[in-house]
Amino acid sequence: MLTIAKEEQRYDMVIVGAGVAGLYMLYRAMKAGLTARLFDAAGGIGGTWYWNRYPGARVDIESFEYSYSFSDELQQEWQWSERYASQPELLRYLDHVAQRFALHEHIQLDTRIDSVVFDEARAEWTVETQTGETFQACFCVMATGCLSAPKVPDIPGYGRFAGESHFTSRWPHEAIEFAGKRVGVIGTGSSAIQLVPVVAQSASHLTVFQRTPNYSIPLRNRPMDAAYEKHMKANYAALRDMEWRSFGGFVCVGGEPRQPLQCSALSVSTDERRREYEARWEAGGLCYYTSYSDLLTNDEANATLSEFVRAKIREKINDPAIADKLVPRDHPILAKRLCADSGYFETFNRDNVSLVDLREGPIEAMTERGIVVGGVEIELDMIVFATGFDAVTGALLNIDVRGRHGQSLRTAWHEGPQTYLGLMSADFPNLFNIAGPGSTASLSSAIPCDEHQVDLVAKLVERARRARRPVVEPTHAAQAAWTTRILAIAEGSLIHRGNSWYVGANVPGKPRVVLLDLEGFDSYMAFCDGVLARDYEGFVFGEVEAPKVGIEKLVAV
Ligand code: N01
Repeated sequence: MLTIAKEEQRYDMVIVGAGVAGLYMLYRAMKAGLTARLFDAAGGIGGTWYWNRYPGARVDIESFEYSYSFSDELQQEWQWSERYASQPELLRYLDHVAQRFALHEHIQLDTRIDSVVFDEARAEWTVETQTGETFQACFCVMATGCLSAPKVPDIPGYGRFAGESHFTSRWPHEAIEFAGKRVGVIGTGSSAIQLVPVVAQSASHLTVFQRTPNYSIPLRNRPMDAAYEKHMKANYAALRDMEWRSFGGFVCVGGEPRQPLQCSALSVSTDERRREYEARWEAGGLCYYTSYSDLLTNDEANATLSEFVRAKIREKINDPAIADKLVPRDHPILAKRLCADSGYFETFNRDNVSLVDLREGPIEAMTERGIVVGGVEIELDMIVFATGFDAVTGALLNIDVRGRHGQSLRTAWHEGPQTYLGLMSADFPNLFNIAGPGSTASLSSAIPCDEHQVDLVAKLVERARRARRPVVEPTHAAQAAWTTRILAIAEGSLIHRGNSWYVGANVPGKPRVVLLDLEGFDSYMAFCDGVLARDYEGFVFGEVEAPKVGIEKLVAV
């Protein structure tokens, strides 16, 4: 067996996760002249797009926006075939990026990282793989993804089913046949909403097990139009500029960039509001996020949109009794992640599709033959778990992360995550967490957020390397103030009203705390700019021992 000498296992930076963020981090590290190695447990690059390869999986932000902006050559040369790229096309795109920028040779796949431990004396991290191989690095970037650790279903008898079972979040590489099979899908989140219409086309019978109905907007995907592509590519700089000044990091409404509305839904007449909502319904996709400014903060404003969308959903369903079950009433729109669909509600008009409303009675058990609800066993050939993720913190905390004095990140975050800028934690020097808790990442369009945070890491690393010892970490005061700020912003939001992964409510035992910076991408970027302008306020570098003062004032809401 080949043994690699220790020296060869030492890098300036290790990166965990070969998704969108990890790949860009690797690119930046290479550009900065660092030695770097990127690890991923998967057999290929792509992160979320590698694992979530279920039929129907596609992005729900326009591909012109959901793509890297760091290279104009890249964004000009790549041709999207559809307005919203499918999962296979996104994987092809990411592979093209890795090839184009010669990233593959620095990537080690099929390698799960089990622990990352800080060595105080040497100021470096030791990264250990599941097979016991170790690597050392000064800087450690966790690009483990905010929706990558599948949630283990909390269902009695889970594991007993003798038929085929699959997770949308771990979909097999081989083709899965639904034809002639009785298929059950558990869950009605974004994944299920994309999968269900596809399964219904060929399954002999499809049963959807719904615990919470969801709001969903028609996606209105279509093949790429040459004139549209030309127009978008000619105006890319302006598009990116608008994205970076927007709440969600995306701005297209029906194919045209539009500044988010800056007024209350209640400040306009009923007719004007209705026209606006209708236009956005016709435009499709997630464009209500860039609609009126108070939809997430004001009950009455939110109710105008919730009611509008409920009525639209109802119109699509033939049977009023089924419509009653599918129309969401238990939470305001946007309090859970909005879904975008291609014929989801219409699927329930088919003869081979039934809906089981778990609010009338939960799943009592899984058996060898199927699923028991209300004392009745529903026999199935296949069960698909579209049951979601231990989001935002799950993938990171599955790794044993130990900072100064052997302190465990799991213990430090026992009652909820503590971060500065959603990027670093005190006592975990040189450890960066992309798209982590306390950032806007899981609320906003992923790629712009990832690019921005990675650029920030690159600046912090560059600054740290100029210090006496190449060390950077946030002060406890900065971290406490940022955490307080995040929670204070969340207080005024309706996000608390949805039992979703946004607040950790979907995982039993997880602390219920808002995991995101709800002020939005534009505010987050402006805040970070301020930190940099004030000489990295809130961070300490290797030559500085004492935390800087004044940070509490800086981050006060
Ligand atoms: O997961 P989810 P997801 N018994 O947590 C149900 C992104 N994404 O994979 O709501 C019965 O949203 C659960 O019910 P409830 C996007 O950010 C994007 O669908 O907890 N049901 C819920 O219905 C999204 O938000 C795209 O009551 C159980 C479902 O399972 C995020 O990923 C596509 C259950 C889980 O829904 C997660 O989406 C896909 C149980 N024991 C995903 N446990 C794009 O379009 C859970 N459920 C880009």
